[in-house]
This record gives sequence, C-alpha cells and structure tokens, in this order.
Amino acid sequence: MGRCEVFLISIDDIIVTRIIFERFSKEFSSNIEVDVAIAGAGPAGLTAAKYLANAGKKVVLFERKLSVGGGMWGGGMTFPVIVVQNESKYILEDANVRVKNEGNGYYSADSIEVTTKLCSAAIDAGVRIFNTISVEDVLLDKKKVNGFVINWSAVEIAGLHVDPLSIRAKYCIDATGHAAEICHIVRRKVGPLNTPSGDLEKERSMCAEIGERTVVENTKEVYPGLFVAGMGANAVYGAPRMGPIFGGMLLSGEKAAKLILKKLK
Ligand code: 48F
Repeated sequence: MGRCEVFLISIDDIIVTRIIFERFSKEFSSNIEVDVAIAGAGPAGLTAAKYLANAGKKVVLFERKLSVGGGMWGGGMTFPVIVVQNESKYILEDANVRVKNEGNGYYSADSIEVTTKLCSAAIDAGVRIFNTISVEDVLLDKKKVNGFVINWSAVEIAGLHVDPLSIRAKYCIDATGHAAEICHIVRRKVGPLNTPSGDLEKERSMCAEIGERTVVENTKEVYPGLFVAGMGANAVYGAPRMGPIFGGMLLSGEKAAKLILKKLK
C-alpha cells in the first residue's frame, strides 16, 4: 500500500484555515514588542538577526519580498557563487556553510547554500521572520526611533489606501540594501542623520577594495535608535558599492548586532 493511502485524518479545509490564521495571529502578537526589529532580510539583516538572537535578544525581521536573502541568491550576474575574504569566512562557517579556499585570502561559497543556511541559522537562533511585510515608516518617541510602521507588501504594491500597523522595538536596523529606505524616511520626516551633512550622501561606483572596508566602518547608529547595516551603510555615508563579494555585508551585520548588544546591556 502506498503511503498516500494511509492518512489517518479526513481533511477539513476549514481546520487548515483556522490553524494557519490562529498560529499566525499568536506569533505576530508575540512579536509586537521586541528588543530589535530589522527591515530587510538580505545578508546583513540575516546576520545581524542571528547574532542578536544568539545573545538571547528577541528579534523580529520584516522582509518585503516572498523570499529572504536579498541580493545574495544571484551570486555574480546570476552565477550562483559568492566570494568572501578570510576575515569574514567564520560567519559562514558559524552557519555551517561549506567554503572553498581559492587562495590568496579569497574563499567562495554556493550562493544558494549561503542564503538558505544563514536564514536557517537565524531561525534556529530564535529570530522571527515575517515575509511579504514592508516597513513603511518608523515609530518615534522623544526623538528616538522606537519601532517600525508596517504594512503588507501586497497593499503597498497595489497602492491600496490601507492604514498600517506598528511594532515597538528598543532598537531598529535598516538593512534594506542600496535603497537605505528607512534612513531616507527618517531624513525626510524626522530630521538630520548622524552623517557629516545630516543628509544621505550618494552611493559611489564600484570599488570593492574600499567598499568592503567602509561598509563595516559605516555601520553605525545613524539616528538615535536606528542603526544602518549592509549596503545601506555605504549608501548613507557616500561610499562605493562592491558587487558579489559579501564579506563586508556579513561583518556589517555582525557589527550592528555587537553595537546594539552593548546598548542593551
Ligand atoms: O539588498 P540586500 O541583499 O541588502 P544587504 O544585506 O546586501 C547587499 C548585497 O545583497 C549586494 C551587495 C553585495 O556586495 O552590494 O547588493 O545590504 O537585501 C535587502 C533586503 O531588504 C528588503 C529587500 O526586499 C531585500 O530582501 N527590503 C527593502 N526595503 C524594505 C525591505 C522595506 N521597506 N521593508 C522590508 N524589506
């Protein structure tokens, strides 16, 4: 007898619906007030989330798209391989990713393996990821970012006039990549950022040598309560992009986690 013939329960579609709705409601409700909220589940957001959760913090991560991973799936020009440097490979090894020594301090990894294992490591550490939710604004309290204002990406994409909901966090991270969306919102609606001009500088053209270093240096508290990590850090502080070398993104995520852990002590 084939396995498909031995289901012990008869399937009631309404029970399936109820399970999904009730489990989601419970999990969403338990993540309305957290230690850290992160916008964007690319390499920087996932890494920050994982290290924060490993340290026992309650972390929620919102991703606009259906899939997590941001720009990491596609490797370089869709060849599914990424490169990292010696200094950052331990972050991949921490997540059980197999890295290949390419010599001279360069290491490579399968971009699909990296994305799935980083995500899995974050979830195992206790991070709650909500996909198809976009961060559209920040919660502000006494000149400090105190959480995110969120809405379904489907609402955003359809341009529906639907009011959002809010979640409260002690600290927030903008890990939205090149667009640095949350920093733009804060600059536009709240006030000057912690940059030399108070504005967002312009991201520069590709130079991995500089960009990989500055993305870590530029990982900072860009406004009270809001940290920027990953490519957004270089976008905000006017530094170069770097293409499919990802060590800086991973180290930036880890640095954001460390900076926030110091604040949460
Ligand atoms: O773009 P993304 O991968 O950002 P990252 O972690 O890494 C950058 C690299 O992928 C690459 C690079 C490497 O050298 O330069 O570009 O800095 O991931 C950002 C994620 O944020 C999501 C977006 O869908 C993507 O998955 N995102 C963007 N805006 C929002 C958002 C938003 N407002 N709310 C929720 N998610």
